[in-house]
Amino acid sequence: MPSPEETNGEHPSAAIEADATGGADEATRQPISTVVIIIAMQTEALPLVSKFQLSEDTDGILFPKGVPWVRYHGKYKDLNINLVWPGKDLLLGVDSVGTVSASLVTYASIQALKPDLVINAGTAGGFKAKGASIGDVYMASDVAFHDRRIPIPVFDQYGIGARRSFCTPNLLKEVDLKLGRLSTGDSLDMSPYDEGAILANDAVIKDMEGAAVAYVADLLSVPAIFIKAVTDIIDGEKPTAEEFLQNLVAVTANLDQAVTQAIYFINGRCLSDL
Ligand code: FMC
Repeated sequence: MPSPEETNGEHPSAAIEADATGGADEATRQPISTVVIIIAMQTEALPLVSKFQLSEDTDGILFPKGVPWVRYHGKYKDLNINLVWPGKDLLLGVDSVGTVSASLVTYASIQALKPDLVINAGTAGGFKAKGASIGDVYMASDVAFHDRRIPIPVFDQYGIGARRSFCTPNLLKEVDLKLGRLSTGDSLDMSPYDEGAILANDAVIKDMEGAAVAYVADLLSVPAIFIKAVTDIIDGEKPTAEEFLQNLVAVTANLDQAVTQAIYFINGRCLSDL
């Protein structure tokens, strides 16, 4: 894998494509026209919907008939903003969190909307031993899975599915985000096996969607970034679920502020300016 210097900060696959065609490199110098923001929970999504006065699709043509996925869209100056939320589970009525729904909506949104950039925004647990506190907002430098154990050579690496996120040093500075590695799994809690894998991933934060969004975005050669606000301290005293629910609304305000500032910064800029 080339180093960030060799790829000029782009994800390696984007750099490979640019070398082969010359076209992708040119695209990084055009102003970004369309972003897709993938958000798992309604509580996280709605403040941004009202902030940017986004309207909900009602024609039902973007996604397959019957799915609960919701797309909101609108403009901030020259930037087309799409916010996609996988909606409420059709059987149970709760937010469709986790990697399966995140992968599906990321795939469908990229296919339908051809964004220049994907932003996965949401909440996460944080490790205080690595410097995380409740309310901190992180930009993930790298993402990987911690619950896909396949102890066979090379399949083990496939299971971990490590991806580097699109490198945005200027955005990071402008929005004043912390930078750290993100580990993704399909559980809110953490088994002892997960804990070992999260440590091996050298993660500061833990969520349930990031690495899945990264996999799909990489597959379709779309740069992706990850903005995550810390709702709970994983290596703290309080039970995760309790702490998560207690802090969700307050921490979401920090998340939405960070995403708003990111949108302001992205408008009018090229990928290579980020
Ligand atoms: N572990 C895993 N996920 C989360 C977390 C934690 N300690 N805190 N917050 C989250 C995020 C997940 O990405 C889900 O979208 C949601 O919040 C919890 O169901």
